[in-house]
Amino acid sequence: MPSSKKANAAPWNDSTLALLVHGYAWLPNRMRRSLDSTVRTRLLGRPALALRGPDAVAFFYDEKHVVRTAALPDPVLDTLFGQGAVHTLDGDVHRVRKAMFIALLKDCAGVAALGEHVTRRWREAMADRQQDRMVLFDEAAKVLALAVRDWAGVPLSDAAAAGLARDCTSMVDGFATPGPRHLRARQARRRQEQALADLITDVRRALEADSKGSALKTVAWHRDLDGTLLGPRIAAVELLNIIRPTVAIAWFATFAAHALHRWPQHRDLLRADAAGTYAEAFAHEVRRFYPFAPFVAGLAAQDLTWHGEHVPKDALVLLDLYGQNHDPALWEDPYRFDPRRFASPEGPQDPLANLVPQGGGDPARGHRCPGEDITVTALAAIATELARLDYDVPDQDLGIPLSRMPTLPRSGFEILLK
Ligand code: HEM
Ligand code: MYR
Repeated sequence: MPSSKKANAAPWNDSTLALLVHGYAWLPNRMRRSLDSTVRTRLLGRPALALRGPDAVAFFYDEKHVVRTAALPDPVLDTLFGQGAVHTLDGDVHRVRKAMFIALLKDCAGVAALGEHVTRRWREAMADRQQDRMVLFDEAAKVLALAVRDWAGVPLSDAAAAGLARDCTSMVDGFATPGPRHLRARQARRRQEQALADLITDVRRALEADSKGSALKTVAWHRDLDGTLLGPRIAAVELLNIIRPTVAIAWFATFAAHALHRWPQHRDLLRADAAGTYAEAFAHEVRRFYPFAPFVAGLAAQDLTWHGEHVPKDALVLLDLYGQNHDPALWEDPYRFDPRRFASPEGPQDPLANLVPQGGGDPARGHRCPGEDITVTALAAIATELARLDYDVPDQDLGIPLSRMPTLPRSGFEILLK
């Protein structure tokens, strides 16, 4: 038997392979064996610490503790987020770039407008359908791509928007896996970065420096901390960081259909919900309950102490989003799907404070997702439309494999419109 010290140093003790094989199940399985909601391991060749819980959120989102530059591996950047993306910046450079996203994505009128585009495009897609049988995931991705194209002011034909939808879902589908899915994701990113960089160049040629009116113009004329415009490629990366995640709401839309199928009582509650408050609570519960973003990652900015334990500078620090959203210490009966948890968010224990499907902390100051309002609005709109739609769910494989990352009901959720 090797000593435990030796075993810890052994390269096969690195958990990267276990993560690739077990997907969403890897970290919860390790957490279950932990006495202090902390997992110590090695990942991507570095010492790694995975944390969860309110203290962990505060610790992780303090830039004195965790930084992002050099934290994300190239396979993730070359597919999901893009080289040079806001996700990879720290300090004032991050704050100035992030302010652009906050101005665009936290504006109430803008969020409501995107929600209206989604509802309109959804109704058109259902009315103009070529066939009664459809894969809901593919349909939702197309609807979301058309909606965000209109909203962002990106001049693309409907056919090109359908291609954009396919490329965006490929970028998300392939970021965490080797093989053909990963290659498709790389090709999709290269294609869309090139097309959008050309578009940014055209916008700059054709227009006065008018940054108002659309996401496309805002990104084209945004100035970084050093006062310079973004290079066309980086501008394309950031425009894609608005378009791609909006299309990715298709994952949650498909999970919403899954929830309505398994627990059909929510259909009537959504149909009766004129004010939209139940739809919003339903959207939050879909984001909490189903597996999408597993964790977020950064590097220890200096030698740190977490709960009395030494964490060396440059160690990988993970915040366990999926685990926190199912932590029995934070959620009563966490594996019960129950939107009523979010029905009265004002009380002393605001459940939204612990909900981290898109990161935690303050989106303006840290890396928390700036697109949560858009996600909740679009998801609530699609869930409401689904509850009103008359369809059958034919026999199919609705299993959601936790070993696949990102995962989805295996069939993509086929429906048959009546
Ligand atoms: C960041 C998830 C939708 C734009 C993030 C992060 C996660 C996430 C986990 C990283 C947080 C961190 O590093 O601490 C999701 C999920 C979505 C979604 C699951 C559902 C589909 C959106 C939407 C937009 C958006 C709709 C924009 C329209 C961004 C941007 C960042 C980000 C720009 C980078 C923030 C930064 O690094 O400061 N998102 N997101 N996301 N998200 Fe989202
Ligand atoms: C989007 O397209 O931006 C929305 C979907 C985001 C999924 C987020 C996954 C987080 C991945 C972190 C990987 C860290 C690897 C060390």
